[in-house]
Amino acid sequence: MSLYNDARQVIAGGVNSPVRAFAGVGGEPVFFKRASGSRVTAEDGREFIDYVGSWGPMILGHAHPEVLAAVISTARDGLSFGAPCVLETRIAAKICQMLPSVDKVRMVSSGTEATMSAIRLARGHTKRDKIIKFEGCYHGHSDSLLIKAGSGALTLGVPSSPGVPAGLAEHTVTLHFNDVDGVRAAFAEIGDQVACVIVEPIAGNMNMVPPVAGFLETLREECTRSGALLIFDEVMTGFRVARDCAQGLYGIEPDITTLGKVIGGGMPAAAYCGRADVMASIAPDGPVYQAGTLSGNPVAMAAGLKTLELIDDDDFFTSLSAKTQKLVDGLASAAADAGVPLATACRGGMFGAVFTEAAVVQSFEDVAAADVDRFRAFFHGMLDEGIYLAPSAFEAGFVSAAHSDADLDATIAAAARVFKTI
Ligand code: KE4
Repeated sequence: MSLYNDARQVIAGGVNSPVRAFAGVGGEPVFFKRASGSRVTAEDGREFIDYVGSWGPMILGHAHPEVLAAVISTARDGLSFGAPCVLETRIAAKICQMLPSVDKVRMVSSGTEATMSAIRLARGHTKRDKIIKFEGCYHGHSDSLLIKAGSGALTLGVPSSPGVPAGLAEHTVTLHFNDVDGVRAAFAEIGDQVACVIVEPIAGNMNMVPPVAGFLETLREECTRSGALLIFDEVMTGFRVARDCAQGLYGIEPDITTLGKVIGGGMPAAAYCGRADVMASIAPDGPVYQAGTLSGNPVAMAAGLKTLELIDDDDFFTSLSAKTQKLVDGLASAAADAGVPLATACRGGMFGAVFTEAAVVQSFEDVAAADVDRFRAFFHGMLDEGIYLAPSAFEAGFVSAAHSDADLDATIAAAARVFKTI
């Protein structure tokens, strides 16, 4: 029996999150037992250079000694109190210091909780029901947001999940990412009914699709004009693409920001945060209810706070961006040499690579038209070369501070060999 078959006996689908199941690439998932720096080690001893990084949290690299030390020393004083602790105040203050748009923070335990709560907050604060999201964007698996979603939902071909009541789904309006005219038309028609727009400012769940000039600006303008709240879902881009997130990179201030991944440093922590007047609507100050047994868990706060402290530096992001740019330039050059059509993109420590003739990828339609079979062959070729990429054509990749030039050179050389075989 394989480890995967063992898992399937007792875990639904053999995994605790669908995208891990390799359904998007075929074959059985690799089971890991250890990770350090840029490397992950499988149960059978194989070692890989890792570009998933737990889907974004491991920006410093796996098992960073200072993050581990913070976790271990905090855990020695107890794992969870269910009562306030100073670490919660400290990480909230750190997020407020790093993000000018944020006055108040509420910690939760997952990105799904963060976006679900942000939507409820927007609806409660504006007393409106409709929300606008974009096809191919993924904001976790809460009912209102599993409509034409990206990531695992897209990978499995179920972007709009069964189990979401039509009476709820009808309040979710889905537009096309980067479609400025479509946004303007929607607001002209229903602007006074819209509680919020939620958007990944850089889409990272339909591979990686950066915003076109004017797209985020139009969302900001239309939300301000109509009284809708602008939610930047920065669970993936937050403290990943820049020291002050995508909102700093593009100079747009959202009303609410959702965060996750990096702010937990690998532990279960996420947050929704934003303007003081909006956050005042959340219980116990306001009437909009949200709660969580392990929200602000001290051990998770210790991991996240230490991570933020270590990356809160312009040189950190200058170096990380250079590593990612080197990787992406190397992949693009190797693909061109092999005559393989590949569109690449990167911002900070996040990158995308789409097998398509299109020079740039600007929409969900561009991604949907890509050559998924060629991606599958590339994924497995790179896996055989000791390179672990996201097991889906609809995911972004992540570089950490621990990825060395030797790692990047080895990855590019491996890709050059694999491109010649697919
Ligand atoms: P979680 O509930 O998985 O912590 O966060 C949901 C979420 C919200 N918003 C954005 C922009 C996200 O990317 C995510 C989760 N990202 C996926 C990877 N694309 C998590 C991996 C998985 O589903 O296993």
